[in-house]
Amino acid sequence: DMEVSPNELMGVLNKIISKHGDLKTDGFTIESCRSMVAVMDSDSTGKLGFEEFKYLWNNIKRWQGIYKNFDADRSGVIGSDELPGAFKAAGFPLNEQLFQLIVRRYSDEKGNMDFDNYIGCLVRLDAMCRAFKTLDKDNNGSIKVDIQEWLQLTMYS
Ligand SMILES: [Ca+2]
Ligand SMILES: [Ca+2]
Ligand SMILES: [Ca+2]
Repeated sequence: DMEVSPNELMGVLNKIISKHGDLKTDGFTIESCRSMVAVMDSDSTGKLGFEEFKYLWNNIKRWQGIYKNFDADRSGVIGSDELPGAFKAAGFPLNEQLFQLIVRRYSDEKGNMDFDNYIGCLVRLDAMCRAFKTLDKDNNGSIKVDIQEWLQLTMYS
């Protein structure tokens, strides 16, 4: 079939990182791939169709380049001091409070984010920003959601 399941996505991503020794990672887990498929699955088929996969793929390639560029000390991971620059380059200039939250959730105890965590974080960040824009119909920067919409967004992600 032409649709990519979480298992297939995991296979593809782990194959790529095995070819890039300069990207430190403990590998993409099935749980992180299920989460990425869920947030990317705009037509709710449970898998990624061609357009959904292409969008994800182009982003991963771009974000991989940013990861390498902003790993200033060549440690193979994105430290908390390297993170704001990398996310800004990826199109997400967040405030200090949000960066602290992201480090707490996606980085290790030393504040380092490895490659699979970085991709998982950006996929989610990008998807949540797009979801917001879709719900912000009058484009005024704030949205109103009911419990049904809220749960659809948060439970399938
Ligand atoms: Ca990891
Ligand atoms: Ca789909
Ligand atoms: Ca680094």
